[in-house]
Formats: sequence, structure tokens, C-alpha cells
Amino acid sequence: MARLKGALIGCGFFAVNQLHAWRMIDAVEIVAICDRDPARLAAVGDSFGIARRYADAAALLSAERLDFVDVATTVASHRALVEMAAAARIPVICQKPIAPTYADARAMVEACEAAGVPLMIHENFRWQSPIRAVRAAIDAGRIGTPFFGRVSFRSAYDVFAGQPYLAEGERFIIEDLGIHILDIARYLFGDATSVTARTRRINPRIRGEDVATMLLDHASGVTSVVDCSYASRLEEELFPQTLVEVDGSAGTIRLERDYRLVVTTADGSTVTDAAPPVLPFAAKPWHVIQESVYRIEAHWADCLASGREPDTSGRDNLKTFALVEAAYLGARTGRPVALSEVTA
Ligand code: NAD
Ligand code: 89V
Repeated sequence: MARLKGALIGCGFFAVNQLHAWRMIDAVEIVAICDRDPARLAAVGDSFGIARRYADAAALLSAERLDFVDVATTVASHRALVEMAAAARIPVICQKPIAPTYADARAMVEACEAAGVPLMIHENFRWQSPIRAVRAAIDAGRIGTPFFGRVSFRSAYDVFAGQPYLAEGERFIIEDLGIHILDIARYLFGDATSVTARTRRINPRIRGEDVATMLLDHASGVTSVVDCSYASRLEEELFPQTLVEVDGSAGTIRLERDYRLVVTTADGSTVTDAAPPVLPFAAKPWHVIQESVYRIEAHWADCLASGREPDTSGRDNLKTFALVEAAYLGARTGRPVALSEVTA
């Protein structure tokens, strides 16, 4: 079978992970890359042996015959690039966060739907194998019906060293990192109906909030706490581990540090090692994220081949992005926010 021909737009900090992972997927070949920064374009093109290079996305889309395009630029350019792909009838993956505002995000989803073009948001954290292991433990039913959850990411890792732009935005931790953790809460406990949120900025050298504590009501009846911090210095730096607690009517699940998964019922506790594999291109501690990049890309290739909608389609991701908007509104106003307020 012919390989799917893809192009990648944005050759920055994270894109190299995406290119490494594409190389592991036999069904896909990345035939061209694009970046408006000539130095980055040259460096990535040389290191991955990709000869067809473009400084301009419109030129790329009109010159190449593509089965899909993978947008790995920062958020400000997402809407224009996705709409360009939709206009060219090219299936498109777009990195998180989908857009700067809910209105932009909805317009992107509608543009792709109107053009009949698949859109997947690269929302990869739910693809991490430890998170999949938590979901499998819930689905196995041993803990009964979940009623409480906590999804937690607390760190003092210097994320600004690799991604300096994160220090500059008015929004920081909920938009960049919390969006993943909120998506995991949706993945584990189902869609949420309302959010209560509090934010803080502890690091004086950045513009946005670096601490967020959110309380979610899920339609399933679960109440969850989603908490994120880049201002928490711990005895052991856990970046980028997400810790999970689930309490159910018949037991509990804990995803603890270093991927220790504990399921406890009246019969006692079962402990398993849910550590992700370290893929050939990966390096600790990023390996858990790098593995999820491979898994979400493999999912995209399967979906394109079968015509199935991706799990993190644009339409699905609107629900995660609505949580982001609701959390910011809730933190600003100090009151609970119904999701319907931000999606109306
Ligand atoms: P970056 O700034 O390092 O790289 C972005 C690149 O895109 C730059 O080289 C820039 O020149 C290029 N670019 C921007 N607009 C362009 C345009 N219109 N046309 C062509 N090139 C353009 O950013 P990054 O840290 O690699 O982040 C990129 C995206 O990936 C962001 O949306 C970020 O949130 C996301 N990200 C996701 C994860 C994850 O685990 N899913 C991890 C890190 C970053
Ligand atoms: O996933 C992300 O968007 C990254 C990181 C995990 C470092 O926050 O910015």
C-alpha cells in the first residue's frame, strides 16, 4: 500500500519529537517541511534528511501533493494554517492549544467540517501508557463506580528554558499544561458540566499564572480536582509525570510517582509498574510524552486509512478547550462557571 505523504509546518522545540515519531510509522512518509525561520528549517531538514523545504505554508500546500499536514507551530498561527489546509482539502493535525479563543477554535472545526477535511488536535497526554493503564483499571470495574478523581501535575521544572515564549503570554499554565490535565480528566471521568477555578502567579519573572486549582463536575457524577503548578519544588522533581487518584464505590486507583499503579479493593491492593517504554529516539524524563506522540500519530494514520474520526478530533477538543476558557473565567470572577456559558 502507498505510504501517506505528510508535511510538517513549524520546525521548533517540539516538532523534532513529531518527526522522530513519524519515522517509526511505516504507513507515513514526511515529504516536506516548512518554517518561516530559515535556520530552523535548515537544521531540521538536514537532521531528518528532508530536502523539500518551504518558508511559507501557502507555497507548501500549493506545491506538494499531500495526504495530510501536521501543524507544529505556536498557537497564534493555528487558525490561519488549519483554515488554509481546509481550503486546500488536506486533512490536518494541529498542536494544542487549538486556538487562542473558543470562537477561533469553533471556526477552525467548522471550516474543516464544511470542507469534509479530518482535523485532529495533537492532544497527546491521554495517549501516555500510564494514563491508559488508569483508564483500563476503571473500565475493568474492580473499583465499582467512580465518584471522585484527582489529576495532578506539580513541578518546579524550568520549562521556560526550552520554550521561552511560555513566560511571555498573559495565559500560561492552564492554556499550555492544564489543557492536557483537563483533557485527561475528561478522558477518565467523561465530559464536565461546570468548573470552579483559582489561579496564582508565584514566579515573578513570568507574565501568566503558574498555579491553577480546578474543581470539575462531570456529567457521570464524578467530582474531580485538577491541579497544576510550575511553582512546586519537591524532594524528587517529577516532571512531566501526571499523578491520578480515583475513588470508586468498591475501591480506589492511584497512579503514583514513578508510574506505580495501585488498585485497592476489599480483597487488598494490586501494584503494577505502569512505566512507559523509552522509545529509541526518547530520553528521560520526556519519554512519557515522546511515547504519547508516537501513539497519537499512529492513531492518526489508522484513522486516515479507515475513515474513522480521531479520538481527539477538533470537535472533541472543543470540549477540552471549553474547560480552559471556563477555568479562566472562573478564576477571574471567583464563581463556578457552567460550560454552556463559554460555548454559547
Ligand atoms: P517553537 O516556538 O519552538 O516552534 C514553533 C516553530 O513554528 C518556530 O520555529 C516558528 O518559526 C514556526 N512558525 C510559527 N508560525 C509559523 C508560520 N505561520 N509558518 C511557518 N512556521 C511558523 O514552539 P514549540 O515549543 O515547538 O511549540 C509548538 C506547539 O507545540 C505549541 O502549540 C505548543 O503548545 C505545542 N507543544 C506541545 C507539546 C505536547 O506535548 N503536545 C509539547 C511542547 C509544545
Ligand atoms: O506539553 C506541552 O505543551 C509542554 C510542556 C509539557 C512542557 O508543558 O509545553
